[in-house]
Amino acid sequence: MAKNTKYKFCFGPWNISEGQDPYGPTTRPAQNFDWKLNALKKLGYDAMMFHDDDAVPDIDSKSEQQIRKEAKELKKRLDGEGIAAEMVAPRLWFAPQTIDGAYTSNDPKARKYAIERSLRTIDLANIMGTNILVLWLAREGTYLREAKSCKRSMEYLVQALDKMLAHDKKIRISIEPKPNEPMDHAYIPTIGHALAIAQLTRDANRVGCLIESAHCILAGLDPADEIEFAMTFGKLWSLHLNDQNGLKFDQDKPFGSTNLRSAFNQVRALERTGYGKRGEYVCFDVHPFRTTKVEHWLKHLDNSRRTFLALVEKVRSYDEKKAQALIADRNYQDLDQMVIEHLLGK
Ligand code: GLO
Ligand code: MG
Repeated sequence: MAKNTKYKFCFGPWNISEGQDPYGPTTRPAQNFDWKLNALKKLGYDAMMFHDDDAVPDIDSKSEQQIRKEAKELKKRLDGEGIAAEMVAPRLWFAPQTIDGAYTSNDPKARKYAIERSLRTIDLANIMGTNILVLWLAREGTYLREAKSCKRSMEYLVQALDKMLAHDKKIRISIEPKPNEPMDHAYIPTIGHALAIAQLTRDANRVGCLIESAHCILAGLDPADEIEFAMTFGKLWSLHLNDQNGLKFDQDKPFGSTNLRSAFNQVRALERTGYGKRGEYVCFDVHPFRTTKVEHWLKHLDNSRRTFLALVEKVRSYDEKKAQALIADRNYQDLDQMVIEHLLGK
């Protein structure tokens, strides 16, 4: 029997958020990067995820030389703390240049900016010791169907991906699909879309995906099936576990918070397909509730990992033999109850 995976965990500095929403201000005071790195260490996590400007603040106003210098300093600090950088992602959705989208903007200057910034992020990833570039294609979509062409946008996207792949022969691109928010409709809403567009690039083997539980739920899909689908292609290179209560705003709730059975099935999908065996991390893209007090600020991260580890035990102690017998008898009624009672600890 294959050896059990020992999972490695990570989160990003943005996951220690301050509680602002579109209707109200922050409810906790902002903390600096050092405080967050310290918190990550204290919680016993293994790695941190980075946006390019998490690693080098105000990156757009800095020279390439300055960016390299700051990135090297950060890498040294991370090494000193024994913390890895899991990935780097260009935060393209924040810049004034990308109001109408980044790679798929109607403005050629915006598209050029987006590509150049992505190439710089690849250089940053190299210095930080990771070969994973995450692309959450936040503004690649429309508010208005008539404003853009999907076909042309796909062509722009492939051009941009090709430039990134050509820039660095080792970089692997993990596309993080999300069906909506901030856009009405995103052009790459699901893992199927991400893996399909990969096929049109100059090196499909280096274009894979990142699954976020909440994004699958927002697309009306089952995160566990999305995980097994991506793993069938050997293309799941990163993972954002969290939870989401139906078709609402993006909630980024603690893992298992809304639907424990779905969380169980996600962990089961990871265990069954061997996620983590090639060094992939389990990342939690979770946020504290707005009501969270400062003294409870890290609980959503600690709790998400606790739930994950408890579910790993549940998956490993699941009575597979009994399940197979019920499946052979097409007795899905009792299979359903067996899962419920297993989760209830009976
Ligand atoms: C938002 C996304 C976002 C990304 C992160 C990494 O809905 O989940 O948090 O994961 O910016 O690119
Ligand atoms: Mg995410």
